Amino acid sequence: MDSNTKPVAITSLASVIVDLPTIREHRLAMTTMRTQTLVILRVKCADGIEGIGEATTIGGLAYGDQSPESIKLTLDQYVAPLVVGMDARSPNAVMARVGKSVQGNALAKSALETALLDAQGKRLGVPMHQLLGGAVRQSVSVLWTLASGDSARDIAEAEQMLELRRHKVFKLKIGKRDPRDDVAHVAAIKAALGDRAELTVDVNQAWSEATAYRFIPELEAAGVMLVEQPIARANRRGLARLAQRFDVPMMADEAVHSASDMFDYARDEAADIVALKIGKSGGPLGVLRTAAVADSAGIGCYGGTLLEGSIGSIASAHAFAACETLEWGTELFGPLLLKDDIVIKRPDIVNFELALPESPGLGLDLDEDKLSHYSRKH
Ligand code: MUC
Ligand code: MG
Repeated sequence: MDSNTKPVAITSLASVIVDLPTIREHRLAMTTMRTQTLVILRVKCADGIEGIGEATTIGGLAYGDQSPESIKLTLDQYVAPLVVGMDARSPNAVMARVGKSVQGNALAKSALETALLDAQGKRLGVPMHQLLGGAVRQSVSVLWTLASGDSARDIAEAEQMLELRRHKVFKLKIGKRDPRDDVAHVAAIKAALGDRAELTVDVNQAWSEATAYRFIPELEAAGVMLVEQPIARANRRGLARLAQRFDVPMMADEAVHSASDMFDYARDEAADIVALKIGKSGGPLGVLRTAAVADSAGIGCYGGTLLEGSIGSIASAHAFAACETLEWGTELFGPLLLKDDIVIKRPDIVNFELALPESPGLGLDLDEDKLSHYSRKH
């Protein structure tokens, strides 16, 4: 047996919580971020290879039901004992065992699946996307979120991004203020940028269905490209009604996590587009399963983010590059929202596109000094 046919035991899992400051306040309907917290997972294997993964959410427990602290506890206390000793070369078998004994906790699972794919890519000398069936595209477009809450400041920020040729699609986070102020903010930004940029809005579930009926026509009139998760994730029939009533496409985000959520949404014709996220779907392989259901139902795919740092964002880029269709682009800008990074070199965005790393695994190396500097010590 050569080295690729012998089992390679997983020898240890180690997770750390990393707090990184953001470059500016990032205002969403449910929280205002000044730092972002990442959980970084290191998986060591008997052949000396280490894989890295990341689990990241937004605003502690403000966005979802897993906090950084609970993700770390899940990995340390429940996942590690299940997987140490298993063959690292089969992420599917490892994830199946974890799936049987750990319910939910998709973010922790995503970190593990990412780390196993990173390790296996390094082992075989191939980039992660090759383990996912190969890239359909060599780069992905990257949207930028304008979330200072101030129209003039957001316009200046968008102008700067256009000038740098970094982003030409912008997402506005709305839903925190009076909807009248929000739609005025959106219209002012669209009027200033005109046809030089596309605009999307993310309400992050903040509106009632009645408020959505009242204000979506104004968003349409302002010329937004799509409306993301305007109403509560539990109101699937409500999103279906909005999708039927308005021409502007409705994108499901918080409402669709797994392939089975996607199936339910497709059956009920409840969305035009889905925001795919590796964290929601339990990893890069999981997100491809969700994408396959969306594709089968003719629902458009969009590469979303939970504002991950470089490890989570590049893992997402490998997966999104392998999606059969990705009509609505991606928003993998998380690392650019952070003042510093814990990897040595992250890929640049050139001409509005992020090129896929071609080196083995994720194609990223940890910066040990920065990792230790920003790691939570207690
Ligand atoms: C979300 O709900 O889409 C994506 C961009 C951003 O600013 O927040 C995230 C979360
Ligand atoms: Mg969203």
